[in-house]
This record gives sequence, C-alpha cells and structure tokens, in this order.
Amino acid sequence: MKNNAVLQVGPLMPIVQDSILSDYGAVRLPDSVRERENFLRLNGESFEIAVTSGKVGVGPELMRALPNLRAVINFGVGYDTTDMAQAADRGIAVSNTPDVLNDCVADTAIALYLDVLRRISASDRFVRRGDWLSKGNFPLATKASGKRVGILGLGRIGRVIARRLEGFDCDISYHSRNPVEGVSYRYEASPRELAADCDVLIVAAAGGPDSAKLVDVEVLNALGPEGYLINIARGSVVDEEALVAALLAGRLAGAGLDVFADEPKVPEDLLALDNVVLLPHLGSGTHETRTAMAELTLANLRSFITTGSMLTAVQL
Ligand code: 8YV
Repeated sequence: MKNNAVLQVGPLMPIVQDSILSDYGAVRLPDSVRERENFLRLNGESFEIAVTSGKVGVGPELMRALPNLRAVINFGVGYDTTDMAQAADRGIAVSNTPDVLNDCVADTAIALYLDVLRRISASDRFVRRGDWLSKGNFPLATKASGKRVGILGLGRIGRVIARRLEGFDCDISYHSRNPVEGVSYRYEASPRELAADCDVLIVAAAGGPDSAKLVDVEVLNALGPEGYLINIARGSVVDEEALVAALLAGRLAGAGLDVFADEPKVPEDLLALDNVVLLPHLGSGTHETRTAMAELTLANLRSFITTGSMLTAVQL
C-alpha cells in the first residue's frame, strides 16, 4: 500500500481515528464542501481505502472522486449511506460491524417497547411537572407482556429482539424478504399483513433503496388506532410524513423511535406528543458495544491491508 492511501470520511471514535492516523497515516476528508472539492481534485487518486461510519458513508459523488478506491471500511452494521451499487460495479469491497451490536440495539428496542406501552417517559414528565401532587394518579397504560408483536426484518438484530420478547410471553410474527429457516415465529407474507395481525410493529429491517418507506400509510392503517410502532432500524424504512399524520390524527396509539428520516432533525409535530418516545439514534451507544465496533472496524482494516480480504465483508 502506498503512503496516504487511507482516507477518513467523517468523524470517528477517537480510538479508531487515532489508530488509523498513527498506524496508516490516514488523511481526513475536509468537511466543508469547497475545501473538499479542491482536496479531492488534488488527492482523490491516491486513496485506496476509506474508513467511515454508517452515519456518513461513501456516497455516489465521493466514490466517483476516488477512482482507485478498493475498500470501504464501515463503522456500524448499516451501510445505507454508502453507494453499494457503485461499489458492486467497481468491485470495491465493503465491510461493516455486524453481531457485536445485536444485544444493545435489541435492548433499545425493548426499552422503547416498554416505555411506549407503559408510558414510562410520559409518567416521568408527569412527576417532574408536579402533576402527581396536583392531579392525582397517572392515567392507566397498556400491558406490555403477552402482546402480539410483529417484527419487520428478522435478521441478526430482529432475532435477538424476538428472543427478548419471548421472555415477555409475546406472540411473535415476522416479515422478511424470505421466511427464515429454523425459527418458530409466524411468517407473514407482507408488511401490511404483519401489521394487521399484531399490536406492536417493530422495525428491524436494514435501510437502503430496497426497504425505503416499506412502512407506508397502508401499513400504518393496518396497524390501526390501537397499534404501536417501534423503529430501531433506519428512518428511511418508514414513511415519516405518514407516521406523523397518523399519530396526530390518533390513527396510531403511539410510537417509539430511535431513528429518523433526516437525522438529527426530528419532525416538530412529534415533540408535543406524549404518546411518542424519541431517542437520538443511540441503539448501539454503550461503551462496551461501541468499543467492540471500533475493534472490529480496525480488525477489518488491518485484515484488508495485510490479506486483501475483510473479516466481516458485506455481500455485494
Ligand atoms: C451507529 C447504527 O450509531 O450500526 C449502525 O448501523 O445505526 C449505529 O450502531 C452508527 O452506524 C454509527 O455511525
């Protein structure tokens, strides 16, 4: 590998950033659009490897400006911000950080599930406002145990969520592109059928063009005014406008959202709703898991540089 062949795209955890700088002399892509254009015109040809995060990725234009790119090393399991079609066309390898975050993302889904149904955050606000003193008892919530839960996307994370929900005696169904072998959960043929047959719909499908707005107005209507939506996957999987409209009109009982269509922007209308729990995309955000993700990111980089292959390459 030549000098200056590793490009850092976007902010990374300090341990990743420090290590790619000290071990491989990585250069950081400027953040400002003008500086970036100039930088890429002068240096674009020298980079063979981009290290990035799921939040930023290597989009179509940047990828085109890196004609000798051979690998994208992605911090995060989701790689929907990277132009996978172009990567496949050009034979650019892409790695991600699967499995090490399953527990924490699944825990986040369960936290949202319990919070939205039992109204934990809303009741915390109730106590802080002094309403317990002035208004008396907090209104009754919805039982969380024993519910019918539909999981959209029974992949690595979806399966861990399902396992956790077994402990709550839930009746679990799912929809994925294909039925998953070796699971006892009920398969539903479409997102709409899944939504029609459950009390709580949990979105755990990967983002990207194939899953864009999979949860649309029809799916939300099928979930109905007694139904709850939880999304720990990507904002793009849900038609956010339709979701906000359904919540405002009472056509949905509530929602727990860790992800949004245009992060870090959250639709203004949601801020005033007490039946919605809003998290700042923290699914994998624990010291333990982020450290494991950082280690896997660096291991993929090391492996690509020394052997030409990655430990956890994405199938192109
Ligand atoms: C990360 C995530 O916060 O792994 C993912 O796909 O969404 C989160 O774990 C994010 O990707 C880090 O950039």
